[in-house]
Amino acid sequence: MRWQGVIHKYRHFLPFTEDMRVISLNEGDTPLIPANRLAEILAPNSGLKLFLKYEGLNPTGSFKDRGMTAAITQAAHEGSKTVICASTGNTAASAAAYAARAGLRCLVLVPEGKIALGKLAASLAYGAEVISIEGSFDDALDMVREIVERQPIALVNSINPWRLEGQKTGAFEIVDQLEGNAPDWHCLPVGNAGNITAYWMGYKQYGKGLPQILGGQAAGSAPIVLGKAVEKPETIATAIRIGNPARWRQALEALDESGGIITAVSDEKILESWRLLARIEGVFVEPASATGLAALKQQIEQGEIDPRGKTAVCILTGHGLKDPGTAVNQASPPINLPAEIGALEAYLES
Ligand code: AN7
Repeated sequence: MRWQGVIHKYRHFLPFTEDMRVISLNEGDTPLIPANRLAEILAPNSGLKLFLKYEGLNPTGSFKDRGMTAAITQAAHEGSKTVICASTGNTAASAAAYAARAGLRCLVLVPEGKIALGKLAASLAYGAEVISIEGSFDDALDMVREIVERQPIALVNSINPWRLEGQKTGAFEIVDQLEGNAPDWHCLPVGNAGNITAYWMGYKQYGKGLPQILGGQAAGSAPIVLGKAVEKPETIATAIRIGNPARWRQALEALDESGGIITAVSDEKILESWRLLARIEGVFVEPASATGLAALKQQIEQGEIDPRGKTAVCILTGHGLKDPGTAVNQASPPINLPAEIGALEAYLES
């Protein structure tokens, strides 16, 4: 069988040696889906070419698997027996899966009551020790940073440079899928700012053109937009409910170097784009994942971006099934009918 997964696929661009045991779930190779109907809604008759990078199709349902294969491969190589992370949920599920595969103990610290059901379910199923912290993601991140100073445990948050090494393969893949060209705009949600940092690294390293980076933060959790940490971040997009991003400085560098911007979008606008993705293109994501599209739509509407003839890629970071609660709450309930054909016909004609 041909080896798969992002480490094997892009080994020449990664600092892994041939002799290392690679911990992989065949992550990566996610589809780049053309979104022509959505492009017409965002910018009618403009020739905008819009693509959706569906990272929710990774093995644990989020983009985190690209970086996690690298972080866990390295941790196992160094002889770590235990890994730890703070997480709004997706990092937790990914760490739990790759740790299970490597035979490592895995602890995940999550903010109490603010982790979507699919992420909790997966983390528990993979056998991680899930620790619910009476505080925010930022509090949990402070705790894990400190515990690894005291205990022989590997930290697998995106502070870990190996996470970025694996994550940057997303940029290689997009360029390959666009037949050797970077897009004009690269749009994505920004939380702890690991993904934006890694993509920018990847585009620079690949050397086949550079996009402008367009990040979106939820308005209630927008420290980079505001230029100061947010004490009590809030948003329906719990994945990006982060008030003090670890990769803040690198995110600013990516914006500066690419001529890009991070903009704040309201929860209503995030949900609007989330709905458009599902109903116009048939692509179901978790709310946070629609933030890149929401940022693009807002910038076009405000006249900040001229979409004519441009190519834009939106990174859809997590699958819709990660957050079934929000999906059900945002929709009307199912229609109840008796098991009679007449009732169905009457409903159809109503
Ligand atoms: C679906 O899992 O931080 O800016 O602990 O789950 O690289 O943090 C998740 C982040 C976007 C933001 N979309 O990416 C975690 C966590 C989804 C996410 C982000 C996250 P970064």
